[in-house]
Amino acid sequence: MICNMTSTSKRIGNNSFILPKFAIDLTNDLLTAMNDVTLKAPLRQMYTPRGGRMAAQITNCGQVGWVTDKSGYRYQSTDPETGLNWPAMPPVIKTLAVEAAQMCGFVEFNPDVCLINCYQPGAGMGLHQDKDENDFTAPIVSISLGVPAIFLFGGAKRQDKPAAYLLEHGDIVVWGGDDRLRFHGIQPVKLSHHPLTGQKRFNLTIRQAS
Ligand code: MD3
Ligand code: FE
Repeated sequence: MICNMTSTSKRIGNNSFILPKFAIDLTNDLLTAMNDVTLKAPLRQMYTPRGGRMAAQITNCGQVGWVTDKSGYRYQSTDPETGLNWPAMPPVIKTLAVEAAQMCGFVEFNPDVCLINCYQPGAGMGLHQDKDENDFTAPIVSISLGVPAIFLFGGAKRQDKPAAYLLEHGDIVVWGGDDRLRFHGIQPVKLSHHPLTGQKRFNLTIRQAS
């Protein structure tokens, strides 16, 4: 067991859990692994199909990566910036995500992608669903690093009023089952400082795309 077992999980849905500080003993290793990935596949802002730009900077590691451009949203095996395959998912990320999923009852999680989101002060992510994956029975695991942010957890319909949860450095969230397609987003990140990341918030989202 490589995780912080003192954390008590908070149930935020039928099949969704916040594991506060679950990754706290690994945050240095996670940031090092993430930095290695960004040397090969730099963080960048991507265009949305409607021509806007995402507020967060993103990159990926794993067998595939999530991309968006004028043609739409999809997973692909190569980085559009470099034409190279995405860097492999570092074992520390994969192992921790599988362990967190297991803690929440998801015993068959075979993640093949980690999306890395970087939020500068003022950047957020509007309410959306994650629907670009092939198998919605697989859970999603997220690891928060750096400055805190408010996570908005909506319902099955965009109109459903979201609940708000503070996600802090080292927190893990696991979503699955009937919560998998719920709308969610991140409020614009407030200006603050974290000793390991400066003004930034990073989120690692580990998924099974194919
Ligand atoms: C909730 N990222 O990259 S955690 C995303 O913190 C994304 O960067 C946010 O939403 C972030 O798509 C939120 C990830 C997350 C992913 C899938 C979910 C939360 C989810 C599916 C259902 C409910
Ligand atoms: Fe999402």
